[in-house]
Amino acid sequence: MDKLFINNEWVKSSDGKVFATENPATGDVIAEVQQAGKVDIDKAVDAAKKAFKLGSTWRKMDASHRGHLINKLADLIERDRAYMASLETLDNGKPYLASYHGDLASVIKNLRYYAGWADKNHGMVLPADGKYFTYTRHEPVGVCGQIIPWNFPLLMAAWKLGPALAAGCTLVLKPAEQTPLTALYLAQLVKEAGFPPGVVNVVPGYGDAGAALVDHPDIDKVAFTGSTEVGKLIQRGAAGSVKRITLELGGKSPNIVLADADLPAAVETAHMALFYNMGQCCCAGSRTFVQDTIYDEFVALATARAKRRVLGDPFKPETEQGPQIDGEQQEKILQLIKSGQEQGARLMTGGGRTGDRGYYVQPTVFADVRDHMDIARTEIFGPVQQILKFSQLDEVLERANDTEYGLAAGVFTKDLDKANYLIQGLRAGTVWVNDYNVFANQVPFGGFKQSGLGRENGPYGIKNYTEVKAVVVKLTEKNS
Ligand code: TXE
Repeated sequence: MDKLFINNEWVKSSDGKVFATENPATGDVIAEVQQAGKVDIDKAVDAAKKAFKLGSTWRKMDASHRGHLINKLADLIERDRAYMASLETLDNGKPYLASYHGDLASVIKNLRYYAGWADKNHGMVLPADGKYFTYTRHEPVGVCGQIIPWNFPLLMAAWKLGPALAAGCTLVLKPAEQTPLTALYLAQLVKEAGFPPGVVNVVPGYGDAGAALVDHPDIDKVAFTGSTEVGKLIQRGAAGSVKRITLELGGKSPNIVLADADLPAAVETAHMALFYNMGQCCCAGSRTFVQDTIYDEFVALATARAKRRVLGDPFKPETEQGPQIDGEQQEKILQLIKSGQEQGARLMTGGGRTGDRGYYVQPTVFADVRDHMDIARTEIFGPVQQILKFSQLDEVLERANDTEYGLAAGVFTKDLDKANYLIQGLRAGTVWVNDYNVFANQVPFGGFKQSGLGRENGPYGIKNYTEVKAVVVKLTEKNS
């Protein structure tokens, strides 16, 4: 399980390279994992290409049986749920209870959702002009390269695998270098579930391995979740052979609290909107806009809540916040906190690292944040809440949209007209009203603007893995 998974076999990297993966709660090395380079990517893509060949076991398989295999995979994950949740916490640092009840629950449900789609992704018969029998076939897009990040390692793997397999694609998945372990465990279950060799290949490695996938001429589609910076590189790389791409990138999502909102609920939800998963969520509600008449009270309550946040060993049940993923992210967050102080935001609590080992950052709240400050513009990806003040609805809408991102937004109000006005005006892929971070496998997720391209989950998600073929067959007779 520390090797590359290619063609249902565990193999070493061609050049013998390995890399270490750490426990971010301690900084200790958990394991050394084989590191995929270009040659290994070529081998994995070759295996996926062979598995996709016309006449292969996978191509000839009934769609319902593909669904059965995906369900079997979900069953095996359910069987090993506690182990996989532990492995996720060990490698990523997220609290075990969140791994078990959040990530693992969503992984299982997501796979089951797309298992159901396998024999329902059908085309149409079209009443075309002329003597023709015309229909569409929904065919798999082909060999997919899937590159995922470290914030929800297993869940991002499931979001990529489920729709691809349901559509009948084959794939090469590259987990993030910080968190390869659960994807490798998943690979073991793929084999146990009975997927034919080459359908799923898992190749841990760094950005160069991801780039080799993007550049590979035999990859038909790239799915990526990660930084906007790398997303742009992928879009450029994929353009070389007009590969299909879906990108799920960064965010700086506004969370707007109106004066008539249920205040305690808004404070608690805005807290979770930002601090969940140590702030390492692409949709984190990282600009909390609060109406002026309740601003001071909101800031006081939000600060008190952040001060109560329990940091510690992610395996302890009372822990709400574990470490950040690595030293690099910890440093980025601390630098941004420093910039907030230098640029005149009011630090209400937190502001530094904590603990004598591991990559912990104190829950931090800034008040009096102005739109131009770096902490109001840059994706911090850490436990740092920015609270901004507004007075008018038009004003907050314009400021909320004044960002290169457009992933998500929140609105807290009891006034339906105001809610509808904001829902229509916000340039974001998701708008939550009186709640935040609500995910369902049936519901699409993705970004406007530089937050991405395309949507994952729901019926929209499987379209990314489907090519539509129009078939026009000449008839000798035509009757209605
Ligand atoms: O992301 P990268 P990093 C944001 C967040 C974070 C910042 C940097 O703000 O602080 O990005 O994180 C692979 N071609 N998000 O550096 O580099 C890489 O190996 C192909 C938001 O970790 O984008 C990993 O598998 N692939 C986000 C994946 O891309 C490349 C989640 C993500 O890493 C590559 C994570 C290349 N040239 C970070 N370079 C979200 N949207 O949820 C790297 N990779």
